[in-house]
Amino acid sequence: AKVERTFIAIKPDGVQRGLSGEILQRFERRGFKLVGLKLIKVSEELAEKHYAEHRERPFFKGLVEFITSSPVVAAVIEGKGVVATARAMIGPTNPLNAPLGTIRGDYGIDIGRNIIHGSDSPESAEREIALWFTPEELLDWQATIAGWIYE
Ligand code: YYY
Ligand code: MG
Repeated sequence: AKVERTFIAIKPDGVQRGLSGEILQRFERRGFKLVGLKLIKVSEELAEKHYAEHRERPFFKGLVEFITSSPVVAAVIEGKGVVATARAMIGPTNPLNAPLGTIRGDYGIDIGRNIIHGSDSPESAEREIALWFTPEELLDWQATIAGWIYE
């Protein structure tokens, strides 16, 4: 089976608070491999496409304003079970409900400042990776430590 990939984005609050390195480190330490990474000022068009499923929700306008307000760290990470595991590491949408040890539970308070996005399914991951990255921006590379992470 093809190795799974997911899309994560450290939102403007996470970047402004200087949490980018620490958050990326959590995924690296878990054993996931970076295959794409960039700092990006999100356009309104990209924000609206990314959050298209929420277009009719009352928080949509504020969400788009927030995500376009300041740079975002966008990344694609790869590994066995990475879509579900990254979501588990990120925690529930509302940081106040997020357990300690999750990213949102360790660093967040308000739902509209929940630090990080992660794709919610393999289908969403595929759509979001194609939306945020060109094929050339995604690198196929061998991590020499793979044998110490996978049996
Ligand atoms: O996937 P996830 O980020 O955990 O939550 P979604 O339900 O997809 O909502 C996307 C995004 O919208 C959420 O991370 C914060 C914001 N939001 C909000 O501001 N207020 C809500 N009541 C629900 C979501
Ligand atoms: Mg979502």
